[in-house]
Amino acid sequence: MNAVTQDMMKKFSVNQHVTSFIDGNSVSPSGSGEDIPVISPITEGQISLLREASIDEVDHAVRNARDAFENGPWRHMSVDERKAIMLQIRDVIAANADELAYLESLNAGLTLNYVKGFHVKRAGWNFEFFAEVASQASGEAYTQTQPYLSVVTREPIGVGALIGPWNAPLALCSMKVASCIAFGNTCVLKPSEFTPLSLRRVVELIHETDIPKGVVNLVNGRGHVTGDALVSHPEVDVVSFTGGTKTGAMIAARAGEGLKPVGLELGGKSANIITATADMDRALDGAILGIYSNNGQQCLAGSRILVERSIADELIEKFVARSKKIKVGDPMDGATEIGPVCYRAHMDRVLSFVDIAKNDGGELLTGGSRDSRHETGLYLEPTAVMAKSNDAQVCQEEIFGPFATFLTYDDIDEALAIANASEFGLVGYIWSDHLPTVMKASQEMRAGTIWVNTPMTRELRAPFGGYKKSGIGRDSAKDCLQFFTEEKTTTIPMSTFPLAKWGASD
Ligand code: TXE
Repeated sequence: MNAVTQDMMKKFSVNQHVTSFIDGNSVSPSGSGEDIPVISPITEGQISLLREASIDEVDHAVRNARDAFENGPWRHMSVDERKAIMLQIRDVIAANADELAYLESLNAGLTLNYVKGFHVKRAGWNFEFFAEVASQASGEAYTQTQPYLSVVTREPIGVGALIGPWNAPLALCSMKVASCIAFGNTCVLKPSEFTPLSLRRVVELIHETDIPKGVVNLVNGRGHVTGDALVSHPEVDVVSFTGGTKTGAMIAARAGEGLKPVGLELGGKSANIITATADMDRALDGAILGIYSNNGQQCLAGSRILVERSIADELIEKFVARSKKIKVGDPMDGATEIGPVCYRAHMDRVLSFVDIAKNDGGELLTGGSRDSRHETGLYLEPTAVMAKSNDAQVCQEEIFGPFATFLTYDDIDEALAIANASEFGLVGYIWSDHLPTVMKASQEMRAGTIWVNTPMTRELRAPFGGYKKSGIGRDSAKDCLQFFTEEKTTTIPMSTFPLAKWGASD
């Protein structure tokens, strides 16, 4: 552990027990419930204990959220009053950016600079953005069926169950909370049991603002205990989930039992197509960022890199050389480019794909092991393999680590066929200076977002979400508004026309 980390540890304390936060109060760890160690991937040392919320505790949280929704002031406030509180949340996040970045880096292994410069900012921005969306939302009016005026208004849907993953807890879960409460809903958030620290602090900070109690509640615990109790609770109206595809399918089935709408943002195995007309240097930078950013743990990674055969040797050689020089290390060190992966079982799974690749006829190009320069911590060498074909498991399964898979192709039709031969469809990347090729790729890639000559860029106003097994639904200003509200049509006659008088004559 470097000096920066040690300084940070002295500056910011970590709660010994991470508990739930319900109705504006921290739940005491004195009750019953399982204790689960919270481990830092930097050292693999225990940094806290998570007190798992039991079914009863989840029930308590949901009932408080329900009570705050039905009887509290939140949904009745003017949009401007709610907006003012959302902006207070933005400010309190900004004021505590160092601490939040530290907790996220310590717990999730993400590099401190990246978390502070991107994830924490995004967390604050989410509250501002959705406050603005709510404040600008409008309804509809129809007058075509005379003499009626039919107006369509939107109302909050109720209590949201928000379940988040461990790869970017702050950035992703803040979006769920912000988009849920902006429209007048209340919520219960369940972060991943692997990374509870930053979000527990965010929820505490939210309660330093004027937000009414019970609007934002948090439960901590494992998926099959706390998460399942939350999704299946009868007082939950809507479920928003980001995580693995298998878990997403289970959650959708559970939510389906209660006919609850569900939004799922799941995995990907996205194609990154690099053509011979591309600016090679930019494509190389983009391919490296596309797979290794966020320690390689991101749903939108360009993890299948498809290179046109005529440039493949040169591009792959450069990619490998750069991969060998990437700085893997303590995420709190400002020079680090890739930190540790999040937890041990995940690291083992990522590494298992090296043999899987070889058994499928693939060739290991670089990496493939734990980074031996670190005595402790879950550090992996940036890894790349050349696959024999797109049928190889490393081309079909989401590995979710610093692990790139290369394939070559001869023409754009072949590249697009390979790109689409996947059960996922989250994003697609195309690097080309030839407009017809770009347009063809944009039209034919079966994915929710296409990035042209750029690595990942999220435009919050535009829909983000997946085709096929990458999910159900989209996140955006408009989509979140639709997801977290109910539509209501009210029809009013504009003149008092005569009604038939049934039963009025003798
Ligand atoms: O996540 P899980 P895992 C992918 C990635 C990764 C794989 C598995 O490929 O290797 O998923 O990761 C909660 N009811 N992504 O198993 O299980 C759980 O507690 C309710 C892609 O660690 O999906 C946590 O809060 N909740 C991804 C959340 O689901 C349940 C991000 C995510 O955990 C539950 C993460 C249940 N039955 C992993 N079971 C992305 N889209 O970015 C689990 N949970």
